[in-house]
Amino acid sequence: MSEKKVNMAVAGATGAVGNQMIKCLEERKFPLKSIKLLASRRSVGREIRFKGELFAVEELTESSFQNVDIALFSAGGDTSKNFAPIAAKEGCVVVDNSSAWRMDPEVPLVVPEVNPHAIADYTKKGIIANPNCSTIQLVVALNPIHKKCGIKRIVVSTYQAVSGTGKKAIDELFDQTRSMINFLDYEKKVYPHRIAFNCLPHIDVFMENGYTKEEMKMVNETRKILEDETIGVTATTVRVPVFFGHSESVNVETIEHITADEARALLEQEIALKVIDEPAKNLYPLAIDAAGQDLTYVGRIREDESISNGINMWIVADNIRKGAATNTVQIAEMLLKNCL
Ligand code: NAP
Ligand code: 3JN
Repeated sequence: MSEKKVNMAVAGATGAVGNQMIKCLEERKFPLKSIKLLASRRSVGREIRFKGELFAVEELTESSFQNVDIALFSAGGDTSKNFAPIAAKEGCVVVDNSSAWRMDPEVPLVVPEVNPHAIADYTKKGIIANPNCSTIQLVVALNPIHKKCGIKRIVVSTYQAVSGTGKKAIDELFDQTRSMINFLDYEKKVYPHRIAFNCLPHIDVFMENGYTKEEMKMVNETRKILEDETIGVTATTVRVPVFFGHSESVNVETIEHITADEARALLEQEIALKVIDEPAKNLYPLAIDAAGQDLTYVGRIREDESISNGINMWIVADNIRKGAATNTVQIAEMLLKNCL
């Protein structure tokens, strides 16, 4: 039987996430008949290398999706809102990285290791949503515990890399750091405060309830993916001067008791996870080790001694890979294998 191959489009191909999607398609040998690299008018004239060949970047327009089977979107929420339905009308299935469609009840929100069955609902709108990066690594690590013991409440604080804000923020951290160590004035273009040698408890915009939109994404998306609206989730999201890799301090209250040793053994069985938890040897997950990898790393697993059923842990993953590009490509692989 011949292998199924698809005509693919990548919208946002010149961005931090789009760039990694292209790498990921290449690395994972995604079976392609053709690939179209789309971005804004500003990028027309640029070329991007894919499998050793240079491809011209095309402007994303209403006619970009004719004869395209799958489109991976990472060009911002407004672009997804406008163009995903146009693509879907052409019969193209959209895997969207923005928050535009995540909470739409007719759009599945998928992490392949956690809720692969949800993908079947893609037929309702022709759109599948990729969750927020901070949510993805959280649910990959917590799903085994939820299945075994039931999770009652999650308290999470994040330490998020600047690459989550895109290519301009990567440049801002680099430029500010260079200015600071040379005793020069620095510029602020992306964040409201200096990010070099600083932490900002502010990701995305503030909402009326005092939380940021990033924090509320974590709350709502976690419940949707774990398919349990009864789980209490509260989040504080913080931007830190790290280029790649989000870290999370997580406190979980379970319904049934689980010891730290049992939790560690349970997580060690998961192929998408790597447990690094040898504090006596100073071994625990680090953003610098997770960068460039597709696994989710878990460590510092210990019992919360302040309650009867609680576990604390430290979860790290590459926000641009598992948090965005890799998860999107994994969804496209599942779609191709099981649905198209
Ligand atoms: P980025 O580095 O700033 O890149 C933005 C990309 O979108 C560029 O390719 C840009 O093209 C393109 N674009 C912007 N406006 C466009 C328009 N009107 N028409 C066509 N293309 C347009 O940002 P990024 O970090 O890659 O993030 C892109 C999006 O991915 C975010 O806005 C977000 O929705 C999503 N994202 C999701 C996660 C997640 O947690 N899953 C993480 C990060 C980002 P030009 O180069 O031509 O301007
Ligand atoms: O800041 C981070 O670390 C993750 C950022 C994700 C992001 C950035 C801009 C727009 C998103 C997202 O995926 O939630 C969006 C969006 O709302 O689409």
